[in-house]
Amino acid sequence: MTEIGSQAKVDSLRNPVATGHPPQLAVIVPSFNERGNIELLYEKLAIALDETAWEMIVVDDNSPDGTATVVNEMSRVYANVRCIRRFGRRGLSSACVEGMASTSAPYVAVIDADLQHDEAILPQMLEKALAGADLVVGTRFAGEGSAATGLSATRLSGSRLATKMAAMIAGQPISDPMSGFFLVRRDIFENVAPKLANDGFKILIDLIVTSERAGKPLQIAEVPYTFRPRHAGESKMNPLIVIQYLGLWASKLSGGILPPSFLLFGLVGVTGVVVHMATLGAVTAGLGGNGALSSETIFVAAQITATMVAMTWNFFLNNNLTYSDRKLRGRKLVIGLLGFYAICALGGIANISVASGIYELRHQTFIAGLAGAVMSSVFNYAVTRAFTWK
Ligand SMILES: Nc1nc2c(ncn2[C@@H]2O[C@H](COP(=O)(O)OP(=O)(O)O)[C@@H](O)[C@H]2O)c(=O)[nH]1
Ligand SMILES: [Mg+2]
Repeated sequence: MTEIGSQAKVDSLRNPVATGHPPQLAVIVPSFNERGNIELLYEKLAIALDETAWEMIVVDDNSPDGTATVVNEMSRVYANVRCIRRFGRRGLSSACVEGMASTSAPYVAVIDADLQHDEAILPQMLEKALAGADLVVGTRFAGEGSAATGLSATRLSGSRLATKMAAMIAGQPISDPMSGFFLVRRDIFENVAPKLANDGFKILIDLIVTSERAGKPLQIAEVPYTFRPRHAGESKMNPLIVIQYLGLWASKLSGGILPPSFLLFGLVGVTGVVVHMATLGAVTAGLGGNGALSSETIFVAAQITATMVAMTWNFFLNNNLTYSDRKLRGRKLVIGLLGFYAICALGGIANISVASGIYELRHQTFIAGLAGAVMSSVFNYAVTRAFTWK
């Protein structure tokens, strides 16, 4: 392990008897490919939390770099470390939820593995919670806090925009609602845990808004810190995570009526329409040279092909993006695809019956067509959510 000064404090934790008392604070560390950071993080936490009975719970999504193996080796040495290893699953929010749900400690904190968060403020955060705050947020955007060193210019402006959007749904002033660094009373978390969205990156804002909606607004305190550059490894932020955040935001803005994954499902549907039209055009052009076929036959053949291609496209895109946290594989993938075709067929019937019903009443092609399309999207979303990606 790296030599970083207070080795004696780290060493004292080698004795399980010394740490035999139940933890007051559980530090949850979601990790994906953080092999180069996790030991140093532990050592820094051990120094910061010298006076506290604490434990570190790493929730690792079976990282290919072997993070879990490193953590398990650490558990053989330090009594207050353990690893929850998840297979076939990915996702920061659900990793945090599962980590927080796995401890008996009355207080839980979430911190990134990459050393971007300043662990030295944890005792201050715990103090504020002990003094009555339900939730204490490490903030980059208030007091002495800063993010300039830890974020690129693009990430910083993106983060500012996301922060403003989050403030719209938070229900109370909070300077860094996008923070991934916070400490919460476990019972507060448990109150809302079943209602938290498991996809996406931003568990904190979800925790705040869900508590608010449950009629239990949280008493929030903040502790400023300086956001550091990532130590080792790479960021897992990607465009999908941005879209997932927009989905969560739209869902919260709609008062929870729109589920977070609906936005993504809808966007996939829009790309499906483009694929459908492109296939229709290509097949029509391809068969056009065949003089033996009537134009009606060509259209029907092209339309059937385009529908099958678009449905297949939608299925795979949803499986990899919208439901990346519950991706179907192997036999389940085949069964899921066949079920998806069947559900879309029913959705098509719903579409046509609603559209023609409205057309009879109003005789407005656009409105009737749109109503039919909305109807079948909602139908397809609800039914595939219940049966395909349950
Ligand atoms: N378990 C788990 N952890 C993740 C996942 N994605 C990111 N993390 C962890 O979440 C923390 C923040 O991720 P990071 O890539 O640093 O995001 P950034 O700081 O916004 O660039 C790090 O500790 C990551 O290892 C995931 O899919 N599963
Ligand atoms: Mg990071």
